Amino acid sequence: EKYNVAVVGATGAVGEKIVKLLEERDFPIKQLKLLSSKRSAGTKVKFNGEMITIEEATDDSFQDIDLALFSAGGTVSKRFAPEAVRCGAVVVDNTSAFRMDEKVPLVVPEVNEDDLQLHQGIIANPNCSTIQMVTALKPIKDAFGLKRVIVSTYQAVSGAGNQAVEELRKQAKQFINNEEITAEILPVKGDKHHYPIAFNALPQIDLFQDNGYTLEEMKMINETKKIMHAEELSVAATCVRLPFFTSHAESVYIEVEQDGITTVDIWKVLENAEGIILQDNPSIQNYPTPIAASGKKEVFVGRVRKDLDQQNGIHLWIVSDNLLKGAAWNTVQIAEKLIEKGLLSN
Ligand code: 11C
Repeated sequence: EKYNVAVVGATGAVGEKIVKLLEERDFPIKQLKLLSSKRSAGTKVKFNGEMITIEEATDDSFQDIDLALFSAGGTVSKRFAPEAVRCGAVVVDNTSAFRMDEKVPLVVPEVNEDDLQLHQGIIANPNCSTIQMVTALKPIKDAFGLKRVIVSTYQAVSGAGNQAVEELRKQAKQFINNEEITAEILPVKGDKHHYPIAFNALPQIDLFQDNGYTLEEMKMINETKKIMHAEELSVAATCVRLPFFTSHAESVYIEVEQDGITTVDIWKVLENAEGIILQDNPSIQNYPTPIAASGKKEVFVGRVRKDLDQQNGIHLWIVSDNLLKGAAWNTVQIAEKLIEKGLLSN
């Protein structure tokens, strides 16, 4: 069986990767429609040897579409995803527009693929920094229980989109040429102040909330509880942007429920977990890094250590490509699962 598929936001950092993955995975496509805002309409994209012209998304775009993959920002999703569902499509949405909606499953296949059964037209793809963390924590929670998570992130500029990537390139050149560094995008496009990202670290990802946390931090907290079905789990996050292009890294401290867990116990669980690659051998300096993880679909885990004071405390270092497992790959994985489970009709 083959499906009519639409990709909304096909020229964005994530949309481009979705189109590439659909080709690479030989996804069963009858017809691929590429949609965007008016600004990018008319651009041509190569898919399976054919040039496809990107069209402007309108209410009529979703007639005959079976599966619509959205990654053009929350406003576009809110505007067009319900329309796509009305036309009979199943939507997988990469934005935060519907993630915390009770009627919308928020899915990482390795963690909660069964939630797909509950969908009512829209399925949400979680935030990139959340996805890689829950993928690594799920098998540990299943094996030993999980009480508390404290995460500090080291996030790549591509998480903030192609304009942020260009800004880092521009500032790096300005620095090397001894020119004044100009900042217009980061930490958040549209916020009051902008600071250089090149050779810097910015402890702000997305807008500040009334409680002093940023929206990115609150996404990690709320989405983790929803995906893991663990309202009682304590989660705290500090999210930081650093000057590299791809893959987010995270230093994660956890407290498990079971007593006496060793590093080897955690290794065994992670070695056998779906979607995880354990890279943890200090004697040969083996640990994950953003450059090595980029372009890969898996979540990489290393630096597993027991806390020296807290009985049930464990430290982990988790790295994954934010545009792949953090976004495009998780989306395509969800689409493949929908087919596998008979949840997509044409
Ligand atoms: C970042 N995590 O790195 C963000 C990007 O809610 O899907 C993803 C935003 C989202 O800036």
